[in-house]
Amino acid sequence: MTRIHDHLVEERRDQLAVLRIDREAALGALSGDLVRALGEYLDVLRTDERVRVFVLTGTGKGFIAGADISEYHGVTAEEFADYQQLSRRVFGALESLPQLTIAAVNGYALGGGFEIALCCDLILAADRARFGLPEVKLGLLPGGGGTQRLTRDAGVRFATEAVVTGRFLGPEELQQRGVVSAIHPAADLLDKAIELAEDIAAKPPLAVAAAKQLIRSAVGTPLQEGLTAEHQVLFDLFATADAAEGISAFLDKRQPRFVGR
Ligand code: DAK
Repeated sequence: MTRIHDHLVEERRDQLAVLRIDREAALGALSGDLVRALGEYLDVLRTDERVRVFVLTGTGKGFIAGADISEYHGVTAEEFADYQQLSRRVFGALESLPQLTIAAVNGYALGGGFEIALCCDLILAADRARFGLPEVKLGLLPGGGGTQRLTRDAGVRFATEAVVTGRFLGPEELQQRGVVSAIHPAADLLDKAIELAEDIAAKPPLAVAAAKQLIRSAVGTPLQEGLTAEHQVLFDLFATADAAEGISAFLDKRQPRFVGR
């Protein structure tokens, strides 16, 4: 376990990095300083070839209860805009990580906290987790991608209702919408997330990374263009040592050993 910031703790396991937001007293609220530290961490992580899967989680009953509202009070329009720009860059850095990413949402994921989860490839939720985009209650709107990513992930009407009411969303209704992959008792959530991460990390890394890129770019790509890209990637994978190993292992009835080539 390594403390990399007052409010960030990292645990490394074989091919996994687990980052925990450790700011329980404020339910994981994102101060500017914390967003900056998260950005610096992600910039290093993206080139770390030892890590194949990244898990992000929180502490206690807070995953991330949004931006630190105390920092919004009394700031100038320029300072507010600086925070938004910083957050946009950092959220984008998370979304574009080459590694597969899993949000293990242990509790409140509100505002920027929900938006950060939406930047991850998979979302697992504790049964007690509560999601929401409550910015409208502050006289604002989501600024970290909530109106854009939730709409793409869950549909126009669901996103409209979530944004204009700001109500809390339970994990079950988000699972019905395909946003949450699985729900676990809070005490088991991290173990389940690590189990899933280990399963993915044991898969051929080039195939996993290529799948992530293809699926991420599917929205917004014309179908024929996407199908051509899928074929090109598949042909490239067919030429890899890992594909030869996967096919041989199946025929030999043994576990494959993938090397990432
Ligand atoms: N900021 C600062 N402190 C917070 C906080 C927050 N967002 N949320 C909770 N806390 C603090 C509370 O002030 C309290 O502190 P003490 O009073 O103990 O010192 C402590 O955490 C525990 O909270 P509560 O006492 O309120 O606990 P409850 O269980 O009664 O209620 C709650 C939990 C989550 C329902 C409630 O705390 C709550 O409604 N919190 C505010 C949630 C919220 O409105 N969040 C959205 C903020 S707006 C962008 C990226 C991101 C954003 C914008 C742009 N770009 C990329 C451009 C994000 C915007 C937002 O997130």
